[in-house]
Parts: sequence; structure tokens; C-alpha cells
Amino acid sequence: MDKHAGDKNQGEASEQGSEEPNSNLDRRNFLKTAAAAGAAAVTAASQVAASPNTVAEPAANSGDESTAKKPKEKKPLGEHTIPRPGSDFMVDVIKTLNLDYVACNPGSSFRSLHESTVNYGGNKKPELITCMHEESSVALAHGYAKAAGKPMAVYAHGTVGLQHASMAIYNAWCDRVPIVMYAGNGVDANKRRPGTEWSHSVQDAAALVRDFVKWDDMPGSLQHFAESAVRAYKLATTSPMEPTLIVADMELQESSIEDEAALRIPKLVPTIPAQGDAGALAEAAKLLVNAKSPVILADRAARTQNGIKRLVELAEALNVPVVDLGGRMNFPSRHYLCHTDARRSLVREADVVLMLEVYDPWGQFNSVGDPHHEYRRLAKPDVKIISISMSDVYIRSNYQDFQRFMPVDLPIVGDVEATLPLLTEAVKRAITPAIKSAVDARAPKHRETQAKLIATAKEEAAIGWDLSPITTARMAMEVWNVIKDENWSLAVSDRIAWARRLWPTTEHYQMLGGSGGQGVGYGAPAAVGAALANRDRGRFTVTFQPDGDLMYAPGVLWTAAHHKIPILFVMHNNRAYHQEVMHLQGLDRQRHQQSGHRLRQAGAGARGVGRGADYGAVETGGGIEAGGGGGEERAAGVVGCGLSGEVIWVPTCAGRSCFGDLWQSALVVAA
Ligand SMILES: Cc1ncc(C[n+]2csc(CCOP(=O)(O)OP(=O)(O)O)c2C)c(N)n1
Ligand SMILES: [Mg+2]
Repeated sequence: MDKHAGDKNQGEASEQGSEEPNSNLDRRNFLKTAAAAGAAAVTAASQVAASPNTVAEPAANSGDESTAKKPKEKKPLGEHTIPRPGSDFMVDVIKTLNLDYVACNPGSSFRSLHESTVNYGGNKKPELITCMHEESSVALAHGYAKAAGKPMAVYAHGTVGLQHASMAIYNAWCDRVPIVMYAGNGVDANKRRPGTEWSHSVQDAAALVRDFVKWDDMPGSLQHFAESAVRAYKLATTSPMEPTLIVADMELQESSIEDEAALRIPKLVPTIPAQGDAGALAEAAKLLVNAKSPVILADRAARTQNGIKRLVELAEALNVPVVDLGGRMNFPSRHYLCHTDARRSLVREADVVLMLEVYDPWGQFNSVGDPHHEYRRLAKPDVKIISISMSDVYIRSNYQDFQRFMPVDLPIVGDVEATLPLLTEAVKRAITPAIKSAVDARAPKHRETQAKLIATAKEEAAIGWDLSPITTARMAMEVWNVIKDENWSLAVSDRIAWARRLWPTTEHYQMLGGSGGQGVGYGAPAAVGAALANRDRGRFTVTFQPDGDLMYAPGVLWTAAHHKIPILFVMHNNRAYHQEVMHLQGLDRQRHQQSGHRLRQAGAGARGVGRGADYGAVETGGGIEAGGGGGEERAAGVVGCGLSGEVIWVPTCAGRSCFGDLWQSALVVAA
């Protein structure tokens, strides 16, 4: 309960100094007693409008007998009414930005913006999505942006809300994903109410996250807000795309708009993405055309279906194999030039490598072992490297997500999707008839290699097929059998590698990548965000959900149920923070092998996270169906194939009955 219950104007009046009339003394004491009684917080405008013209009786246990007994003052109705607060105008501005949703966990620093969004804005465009944790709000917006191809908004409480949100903002930063965030703050100390409002106010709210947002501002006027909100959206959606943050001062939100006729909302005109330099692209084309063993590495390259189409055109023009590093869905997995599984050998043999928005360029050509840090070169020393990326345009100093410096022979600044058509044209111009026949001659070999790669993946997936609990490979294929006729989208595609290896893909929303910054706790909320976007676009969302990741903020399941966001959660419950278990085991082995004390307590502190958790019985509110959880027997009944299972969550979707057929045939592994 927010202890700052009560009317803002009354609160201000109560802090006016010692020369107050008696009635003000009464109000101040009323506020104290009302806070002690836990009165609900509402916005200044709405509370005043809704309140009777009498101040309520103080609570009997206020502990302030003298004031509790004094008669209460009556004020004329409407004296403090603010029919048009600044936050109404802020909502007018936000509505010009084509934002469908705003994720939020409520907080009084943006209560006015909240109230205006719901009552003035009609809770439409944007519509509030209630989250249980600010980290969930931002991760949800992160997943949404990749599935929707456009950002959603986040409202965050000042200070504490942003502190909670910070890791998720960092993930989105690393993943180059646009999110437009608004946080509240009480700037003027003279206006702050004592207590929480001070501990939630800050001189510079954005300082906390400034290293990993592209831009922030704290507007000093409504006109300033309009211009900065439009700028923030524009910057967030210009590649390299990143989160942005506008801090909305409480006074600005809650005070009446003055001189509204003078306010102007600038028009949002999206920035045209940067294209690579024509001369450099001609040089790149020459290198690629004359290469014997070229390869393309694509990472955060394709944003839309057009991106995939353009990469296919380039690859086919050169008959060059493509390795999809998976930051985005870049290339159809059954295309004869998709050689993702051959990454290491392709890089080892390559004479020319084209990198398309690759997150870790150095790591493609070099490795450092663990735990002894042995260095290994993975490529020829004279390999020619071309890079098309926006990473040189925008970088920050403190956080090291920019990775180790990689010397590149031809570094080209440009947005990949926007630049690819120019490169393909340059390639076509550079291909002589003699080269064309050499290029064409590569195709049969590439088809053969691709068929072999798929056959190998299937063979490897079949290893241990009949084990119980089932393998993750089998889990991936059983789930595939269930979803393959849907217009499906895998919300988090870097957790179970088998899905990327084995599922045929064509559409840009089918594999939505990972967290970017490897901050655990991303998976569940990002999947719900992706499912929100997919729901509106008629797609079906599935996700493989690790136990540890879910346990960070499982309240997001409530959000899915509450907002009727359909999603199939397939629990990957290995009952551990297993990656950490493996680290501990590795160190234990290294340190104690000779003394014979290996694996003594290697799992303590990292094991058991999902043990005993009956995910099938999770109560998250109406609309969720959960199954499994009762062990092998019950799971066998559910899936009808005698395998060990844990849980499947299928929040219901209005108009569609729980994907009942999926429920019948989906299953989950318990390791
Ligand atoms: C916020 C955060 N805290 C801690 C870590 C360290 N960490 C890396 S993987 C991992 C375990 C995750 O467990 P789970 O989601 O169950 O996946 P599993 O490793 O079991 O497959 C942890 C804690 C991290 N990456 N991010
Ligand atoms: Mg786990």
C-alpha cells in the first residue's frame, strides 16, 4: 500500500510553514492519520473529483487524540480540481508514437501519467500491461519488439522501479532492441512529501541506467516533453536500435496545463537507415566475387522478412554459404546455402568472410579456453574480413559488451537490411561470365553439404531417443510435431539449440534470439512479450522455459493469464542453475582431481532450484492451464506416450480454447 495516500494539494497545503490557519493544521494531521490507516493512493485530480466535500474522519488508532477530535473543514467542491493535468498532454504526445502497449508496475511517481493513460487515453494505444516486476516490464517489451518489429512503452517508478528494471534494460541494450521508457521523478524538493517521496526521488534519475540507454532526458516543460518524447522514439528506432528513457517530473505531470494553445507535438518521421558507402561496397563485392571459399556470418542482421529475402538474394548471387549466428532469424534453415552447423570448418577454410552485424567479431576467428585461457586462432592468418555494421557508430565506455577489438579489412558502416540490396547489385555487376560459371558450379556441392548437415543433426538428435527422462533433442522434436502446422514463433531461440538445428524456418518471427546480455530472468517475460505481439498478428508462440530463469520473476505468468496472452510454456526443468553447476564441477575437478576429492559439494548453491517445485500446480490466476507435475504417470496420461513430463502452461486465449490439441500432445522433459 502506498503510504502517500491522499490529495496532493492537501499535502502541499500542509507543508506551508508555521503561519497556517488552523484548518491547515487539521489537514496535515488528517494526512498523517489517513496514511497510518493505509488509505488508497489515487491521483490528485481523480481523488479530488471523486471525494465528497468533506475530509474523512481520522482513523481511531491514529495516536493523535487532539487532532482526531477536531471538527473537519469543508471546502468548496472543485477548488482543487485539475481537469487537464500535464499528463493528459503527455498522453496526447505518446499517442502520436503508434505505441500499442505500455508495460508497467504502478508507482506514485508516474501516477498521473498512469491515470491519464487509463481515463483520458481510454487505455488504448497504449494499453497498460500489468507486470509484477519492472524487470518483467522491460524484458516483456524486449521480446515484444523483436516479434512486433516495433517498440512498446514501459512506465517505471522513479529510483526503485528503474533499479529493478536495470538488468533488463542492459539486456535490451546488448541485443540492440528499441524500447521507449518513461519514469517518474519528483524534482522539486519543495514539493516532495516527507518519507517515501524523498527516497524515491533523485537528482538525476537516468544516471542509474545511462550507460545502457541510447538517450535520456528530463523535460522541464510540456513542450520540452513533446519534443523529447518524439526524439526518444526516433532515436530508439534508428539503428543501432536501443532503449531510450524520458523522466517525467511529477509536477509537470500533475499540474494544470498552461497555455495549451502554444503547445506543439512534433511530427514523427522515421529516420532513413544508413546505407553503406557505394565505393566500399564495390570493393567488398570484388573481394567476395573473387574469393575461393567465402562465407557469410549473419547475427543481428535481419529485422523483417525483407531482411531475410535480401540476404537470400545476396547468398544466391554468389552461391556462398551462410552461417546464421542466431541473434535474429536471418536465413531460412532449409535453404541449400544455410550451413550454420558448419560454422567452425567454414571459418577455418575461408579466404573471405562477410560479417553482418555480428555481436562478437573477434570470437568468430579466435578463442580463449576455460579455465586456462589458452589462445587459439580459428581462421587462416590472411583471411580477408568485411563487416557491415552500425557498431562503430555507437559505443559506450563502461560496459564491455562491445567485445574484443577485431581488426577488419573492410569495415563498412551501415544498416544491414538497408545496405544488402546495394551490395547484391555491386556483386552482380562484378561477376564476369567466367566467374559466374565458377559460382554456379558451387551450388551442387553446397546442396550436398546442406543435406549432410541436416542428416547429421537428425542422427545426433536420435542418440538416446528412448531414454527417460527424454533428451532435449527429443523434446524439441516432440514439440515441433505439435506446432508445425501453426503459424508458430519460438520466443527464445537460444536455449535449446536443437530447435534451431532441426526446425525448418522461413519467417523472421520464428526464431527470436536470446537476451543479448545473458542476464538470466529474460526468458519468461520476453516470451510473454513476444506472445503479446504474436497474438495480435495471429501467430502461435511457444517457448522452452528453464527453471532457474522462471524463478527470477514468475509473476509474469499472471500477466499472461490476466491479459489473455496465449503461449505454450514447455518447462525445461533440470532442477538446477545448471550452467553454474557445470562451472563448479569444472573448477572442482581442476582443483581436487589429484587429491581424489572431486565433485564433493559441486552442486551446492546451484542445484535444486526446480526440485520440489510442482510447476503443474502453479497458481497464477484464471486462464492458465497447467499439466504434468504429477510425475511420470500423470504426464504419460497427458501426452499418451509414456514419457516423463513436468508441466505445460497454456494460458487461454479469448476465442480459442486453450490450444487443446497441443495440450494433448506436448510434453516436457524432467532431467
Ligand atoms: C542475472 C543473472 N544472474 C546470474 C547469472 C549467472 N547464471 C548464468 S546461467 C545461470 C543458471 C540459469 O539456470 P536455468 O535458467 O535453470 O538454466 P540452466 O543453466 O539450468 O539450463 C546463472 C544463474 C546470470 N547470467 N544472470
Ligand atoms: Mg535449470
